[in-house]
Amino acid sequence: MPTIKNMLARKVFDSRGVETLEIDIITENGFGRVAAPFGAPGSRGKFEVPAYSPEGLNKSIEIIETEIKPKILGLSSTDQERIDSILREIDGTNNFKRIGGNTSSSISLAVAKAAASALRIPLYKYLALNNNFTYPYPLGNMIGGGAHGMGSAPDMQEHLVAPIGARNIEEAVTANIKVHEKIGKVLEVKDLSFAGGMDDERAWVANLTDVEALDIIYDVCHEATEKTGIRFGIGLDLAADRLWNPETKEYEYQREGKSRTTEEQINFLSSLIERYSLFYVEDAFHSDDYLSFAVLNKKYGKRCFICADDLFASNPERTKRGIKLNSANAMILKPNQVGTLTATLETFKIAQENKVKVVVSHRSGETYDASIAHIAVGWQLSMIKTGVLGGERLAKLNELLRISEDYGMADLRPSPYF
Ligand code: 2PG
Ligand code: MG
Repeated sequence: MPTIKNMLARKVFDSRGVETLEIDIITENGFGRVAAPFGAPGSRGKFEVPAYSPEGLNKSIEIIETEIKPKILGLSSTDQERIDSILREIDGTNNFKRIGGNTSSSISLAVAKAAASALRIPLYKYLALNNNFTYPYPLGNMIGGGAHGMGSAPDMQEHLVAPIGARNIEEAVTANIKVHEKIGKVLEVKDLSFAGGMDDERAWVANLTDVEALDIIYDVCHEATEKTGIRFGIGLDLAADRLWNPETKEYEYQREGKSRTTEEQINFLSSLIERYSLFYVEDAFHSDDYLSFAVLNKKYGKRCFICADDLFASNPERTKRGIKLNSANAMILKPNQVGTLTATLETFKIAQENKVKVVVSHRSGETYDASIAHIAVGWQLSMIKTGVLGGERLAKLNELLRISEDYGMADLRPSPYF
């Protein structure tokens, strides 16, 4: 039976060593456990729901014990929508300002995991919207910077690679690992101060400008294609909120020693898209600037994912607004940006109906939890953004390999599709 018998909330540590919330949902014959991930200060979107109660994680745990647990025990774990709406009611603020989005999303996902476990089916099948499943291309973070980097790192937060010519998920994961390894070797030669440093997402951090980072990635991918025949796409997450100075109204590239007006930012990105045949550009502008996103989308939307992360914040209303303005042809989905599985699904459906491609994503502070791998397969998402290395990143990629053992047919869809 999927009836919820018990619920436990505890503090554990995430990959950065920061305290996070872990939830256990125990049903008569099922179990679901989720520990929440967390975005970096300076990278978390300003339109995301807050992570915990304004009084902190301890207060969130107190609310779980005294208010949430009594209302959830005895309900069926398969009643996802009801449980998610109870969480919203208890919160009472409509955007999880009182209980926190990490509180609600970890409960919400643990409930789904417990339901799948009680029904004796894998989570991706439990989440399925129909009988079709596909595997996402892994979008791997190769060179880090911005809020994720330390010292003299590139200004943009993530320099990404996806093996868009890989035939199956195993080949794709392996290809990204090899590219990551090779980039490390090149950095050792090119940057004498490089000592093997990596950021929170296990992307390399080196004393480079963004253009230098892209040059290295471009050459390594080119060489890897010659060797393996696998085609790679190169991408960026600028996390541009951090570059934007609202006072001067310019994007400040400190490492490069240059500031760019919005128009210059559009031109700069256009030149990078052309020069490196970028297939993916995330958060190219600050998260109030729907219109500049739309300019770039109009110009390059046919050949490049113009992706909204902090701009849409996985939020249904912000996503609708962005779609109306044609700001993006792709978006990032992170359950803890919006607070529940039901709300995440609502946002996904809005994107899907409007042909906006969806990329499910990790956070920079991560845990072992691999729910996003199941969401990617069950909802047939285009890509999964994770780091390439690190137990907490590989937890998601390895889960895709396990899913392929269960479902079989590990082939990736032909790349023109996504
Ligand atoms: C992002 C994420 C994940 P953070 O901006 O896309 O890479 O970063 O979790 O720090 O917000
Ligand atoms: Mg981002």
